[in-house]
Amino acid sequence: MAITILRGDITRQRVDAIVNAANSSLLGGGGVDGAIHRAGGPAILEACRALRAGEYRQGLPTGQAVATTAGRLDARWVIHTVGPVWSRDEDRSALLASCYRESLRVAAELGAASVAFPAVSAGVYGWPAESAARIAVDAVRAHGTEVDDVRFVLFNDEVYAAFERAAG
Ligand code: AR6
Repeated sequence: MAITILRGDITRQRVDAIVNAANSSLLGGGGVDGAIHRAGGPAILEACRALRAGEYRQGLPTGQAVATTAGRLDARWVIHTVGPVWSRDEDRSALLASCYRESLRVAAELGAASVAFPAVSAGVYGWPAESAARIAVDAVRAHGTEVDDVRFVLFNDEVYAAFERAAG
């Protein structure tokens, strides 16, 4: 498995699966969630609504992951995960690591060879970049996976630099 750190817009990545930093409603929001729904179009929201009507009536719990179509994106799947809120969730580090592990587990189940991650929880959910990056890189390395190509695609300089340090 190769880990790559990139700066840019995750919706432009040509990978099998793009991970979304969603909220438990699965019904969209701002940040990378908003960008993915905008770029992928209404098919993603439709698939999320179906999940909420079925297996995830109470919403997707923090630390878990679930896949939908990627709609118009180049990717085949969007894997939605819910990060912990820095100022709120107990056991937050374990939950953040779980987001990465569970996303990789879902990706491997689907047969995805390449996966792009954003910095889950490092925006609206308030995680300091350094800590978010270290947990992300360590969780992916420790988990190991059948996914060959794991990319972290970071949207701003501070978070990008933190991931470079964590991976270096
Ligand atoms: N590509 C890559 N990274 C991005 C992009 C993009 N197009 N846009 C933003 N980021 P956030 P969270 C970065 O807030 O902290 C939503 O409303 C951003 O700069 O998207 O997990 C959800 O619906 C930051 O570094 O996710 C939830 O309610 C990182 O993605 C809530 O926000 C994560 O920031 C989740 O908060």
